[in-house]
Amino acid sequence: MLHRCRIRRMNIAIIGMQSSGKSSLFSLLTGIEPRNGKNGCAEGIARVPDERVDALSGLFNPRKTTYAQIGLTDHPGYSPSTCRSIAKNADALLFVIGAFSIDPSSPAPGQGASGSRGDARRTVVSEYDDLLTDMVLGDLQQVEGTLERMSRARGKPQRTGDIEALEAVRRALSDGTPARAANLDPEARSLMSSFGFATWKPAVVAVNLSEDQISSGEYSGKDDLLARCSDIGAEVMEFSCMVEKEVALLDRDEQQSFLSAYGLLEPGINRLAIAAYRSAGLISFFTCGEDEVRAWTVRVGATAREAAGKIHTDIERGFIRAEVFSFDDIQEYRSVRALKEAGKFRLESKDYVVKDGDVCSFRFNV
Ligand SMILES: Nc1nc2c(ncn2[C@@H]2O[C@H](COP(=O)(O)OP(=O)(O)O)[C@@H](O)[C@H]2O)c(=O)[nH]1
Ligand SMILES: [Mg+2]
Repeated sequence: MLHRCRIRRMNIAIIGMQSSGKSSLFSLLTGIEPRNGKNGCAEGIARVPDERVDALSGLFNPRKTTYAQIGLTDHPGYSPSTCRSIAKNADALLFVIGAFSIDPSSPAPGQGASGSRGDARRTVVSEYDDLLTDMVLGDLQQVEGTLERMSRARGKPQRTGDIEALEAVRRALSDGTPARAANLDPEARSLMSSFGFATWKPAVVAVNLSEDQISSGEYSGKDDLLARCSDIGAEVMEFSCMVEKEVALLDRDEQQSFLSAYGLLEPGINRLAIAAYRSAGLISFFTCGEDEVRAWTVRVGATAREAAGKIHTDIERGFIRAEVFSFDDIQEYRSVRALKEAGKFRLESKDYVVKDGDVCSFRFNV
């Protein structure tokens, strides 16, 4: 008998200026309207599209097909408390930049309608920098508080590694760069990852374009934004809420021709979900059977035993071995039997590091 257990879902925070398109994007990704819950945030679940799941489902013909999921939180505003909540709860950040409402030829809104803080020269880069600066300041406050507590606790044994790493983080933040950009060795990095700095989290910058901008692939400030994000290691994705809203209303065949009119291959929503998932350091492994073909989420570097624990803590506890083959091999050989004959079916022990696209089943004993 297996006991129930709950595994925390990976959570991605959507942040941005007012009217940049956060709630529209939230609805597109989750299929629900944002309903304000705790701290005025809306929470929902998005499916991570994965062609491999579709292909496995075609091969195994299961009764049920389940995609990987990510939790999304739509943060309506931005304040120091938002920053703390993001730091605590999010695994990755999705910055939404409202490029669609930035018109370089006319003075920027200021009249309040766009809520862009009335900056007379609002650009995509300034919009991103304003968001980042707030977060950097929030983290700076935290790191300074922590260092102060540590110095007050002088005399008690301290881990000097902690202090040095925190000082390096403070320097990075004082320079206006994310904590993640601090120059740290691997040991210090792993120490710092448990402090939960908001700017430690991986980030994807989603640029919300107008229909004209997405057609031409051009918008004001593009090169500057790409350079800025490349400097601090944030991935940039361009999409258009307007186009995506129209796409969502079409059936699959119509979607293709509609998208190609904009020079696009697939819905931007798919690319965004995948980018957020990947940037959070997540990979998928699959389980396949008559009942269900399912994608499961683990962090890069997870072992077979940890992966088993995603399915059930009892399987993790009673782990004996994993039977593993790769998605590419089953694509090639088309059946488990053919794949076994070709010697592509492996038995792995608990310390095996699971790879993206592995198909696993676990032998266990409780
Ligand atoms: N023209 C245009 N309007 C958009 C786009 N994305 C969002 N909007 C509009 O901007 C307003 C604010 O969008 P919303 O998603 O609520 O922004 P939020 O404040 O960031 O949550 C709504 O009226 C949207 O319809 C877009 O790509 N193009
Ligand atoms: Mg909103």
